[in-house]
Amino acid sequence: MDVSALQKVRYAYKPKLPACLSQDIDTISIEFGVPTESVADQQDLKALFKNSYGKPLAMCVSGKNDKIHKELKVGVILSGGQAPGGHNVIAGLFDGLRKGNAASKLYGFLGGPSGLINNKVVELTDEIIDMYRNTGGFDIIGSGRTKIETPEQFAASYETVEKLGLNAVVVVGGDDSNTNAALLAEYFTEKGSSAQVIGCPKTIDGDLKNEYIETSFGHDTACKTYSELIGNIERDANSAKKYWHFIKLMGRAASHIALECALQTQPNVCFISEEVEAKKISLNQVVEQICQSVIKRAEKGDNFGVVLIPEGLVEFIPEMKTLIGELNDIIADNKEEFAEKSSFIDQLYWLEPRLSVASCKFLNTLPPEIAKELLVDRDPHGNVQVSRIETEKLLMDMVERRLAKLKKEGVYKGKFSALGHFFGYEGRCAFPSNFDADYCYSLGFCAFVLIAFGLTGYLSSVRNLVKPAVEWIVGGVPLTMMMNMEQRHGAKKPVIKKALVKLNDRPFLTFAENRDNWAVTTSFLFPGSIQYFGPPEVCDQTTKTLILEKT
Ligand code: FBP
Repeated sequence: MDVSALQKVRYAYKPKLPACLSQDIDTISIEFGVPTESVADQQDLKALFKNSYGKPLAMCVSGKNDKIHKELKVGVILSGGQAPGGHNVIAGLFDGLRKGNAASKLYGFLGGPSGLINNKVVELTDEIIDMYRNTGGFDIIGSGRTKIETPEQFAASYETVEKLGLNAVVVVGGDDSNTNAALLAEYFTEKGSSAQVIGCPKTIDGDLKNEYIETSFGHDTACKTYSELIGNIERDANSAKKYWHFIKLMGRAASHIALECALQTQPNVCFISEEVEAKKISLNQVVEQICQSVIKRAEKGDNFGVVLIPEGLVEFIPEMKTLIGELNDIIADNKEEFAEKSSFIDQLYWLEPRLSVASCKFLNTLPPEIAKELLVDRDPHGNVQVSRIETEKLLMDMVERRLAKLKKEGVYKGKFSALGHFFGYEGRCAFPSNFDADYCYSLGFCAFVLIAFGLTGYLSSVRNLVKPAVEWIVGGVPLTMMMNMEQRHGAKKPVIKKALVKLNDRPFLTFAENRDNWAVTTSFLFPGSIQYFGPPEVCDQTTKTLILEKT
């Protein structure tokens, strides 16, 4: 297989490990804390997770153990959207297993959770693993978004595990996939099986986090990749001085990516969906905010700029949120009937009497392309596919129309020419930064330790991440501890609570302190590309968000 020069060199990179994982394997032990509670809805969750609710926190420490050398068979699933570092989770898990016992085996389920349901599996050997060390992507075994939901799917997953004689399954995924991991752990125990389930926190969106999960893997690399691109565009804008660039950034719900990229690149405008929701900022007010920056900059002769838009924004604008909520419930309750409506017009006629008057009116004010995008299929977890809604185009169009009106009124005298971009898939499979390469390898290795100690229903946790890797703290967090009950597909379901941007934390406050200045001046920052070789302050830094949160 042909590989690039960088890939060849990255194969040789040795991920930095926390002290507790790099010590002699015989002296790794686990210490348990006190029983835990879920973040909300304790009674409901206790009833649903009879066997796995309330387990204690687990921490890797030095001590004697007699469990680490057991011969194990483990299966791994990559679930949901790609995130840089997934291959290193698998490499860390594989190396841990082999260190424990050379006869242990790792199987990769192909194409995400459906691989477990349908017993589509490959044994991961040294040769395979070595071809993917420190590389981006999930192509080693592929990923998928199938949700293990029906009794038949749970039974089929169980059957696969029994057939393969697996001791454990590792689910590498975001909040939805790890919710599935919690349900599987409970199901296996309920069935009397000793098969364990361990999760690993993945998602570029950065919204699977809490006190024990400081960040999800892949977020660091994705933000650095987008920030490089945004910085390049800013420099182009500042050179040509003729375009306003509207850049939509991935992040299905939370705006962690947009916030981190804003801190890295200092654009003229950036929206944080959580603030839009908290302050009930309407679509017209969003447009007005952009227009004010355009007008003020035009007064100084600067007819160019950069606007960052989190892809989840549409779901946080109050009138959109209500509309999307109604659409989700109506479509979920009438799946078959809705699927029969083959044209957009038919869908609209059918929806009109079912929507509230306000939502119906709002839907009709949207450009038809955007309205159409709101009606496309939900993902298997019931989410609107916001990556397919062209919010940047909607805003460009509305700003242009508003400025034309203001020009007629003599309020605006500049020139406005806008270009739209969407940065999402560009960042999900980049070569992991050193941080993600190290973090992911540790997460995988830690998953092995949790399995060796017989734990199930835990998420692998590595924290203290702003410190050098040697000082990282490693352990397991009970999955039920992160859960609450939420409305999904028209019914209340147990889910891991998404971590949204906190408006009173330092990352947002730092952005808020500076944004009025950035809106008018040209304060762009050009972070450049991820560096893999060189001084630690250039190569090993984590996100600005994490540094602001933890120091
Ligand atoms: P995960 O939460 O599964 O990690 O995926 C996140 C994400 O990258 C979002 O940012 C984006 O909206 C979505 O995936 C796109 O999904 P798809 O890959 O199915 O188009």
